[in-house]
Amino acid sequence: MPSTDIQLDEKIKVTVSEPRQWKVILLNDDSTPMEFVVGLLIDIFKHNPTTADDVMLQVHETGSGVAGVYSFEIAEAKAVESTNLARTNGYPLQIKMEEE
Ligand code: TYC
Repeated sequence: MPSTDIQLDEKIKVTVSEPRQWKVILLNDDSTPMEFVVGLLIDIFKHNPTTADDVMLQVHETGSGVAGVYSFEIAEAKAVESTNLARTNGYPLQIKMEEE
């Protein structure tokens, strides 16, 4: 059985980058109740009551705050779910997404 030696002289360049991430940002308004925002941060963004309170107050006092950071699809789904819940309850809560 003849044997063949093959010489491989290849350079393989692998570039690994971090997965892209998006912030879901809550915006302040005058009429969405504080308790509703805290509940939404707990139910949809999985905050505990303390961090939910902190984020809600940050939004209330500065105008905006980050509810969470996710891949695009997850961030979009949470933003849509939050907006739908707010509209269903008659609140004008505004949400935006920003790449990190
Ligand atoms: N500013 C609202 C109020 O005083 C509370 C609020 C907090 C509204 C966060 C929106 O994303 C928001 N009832």
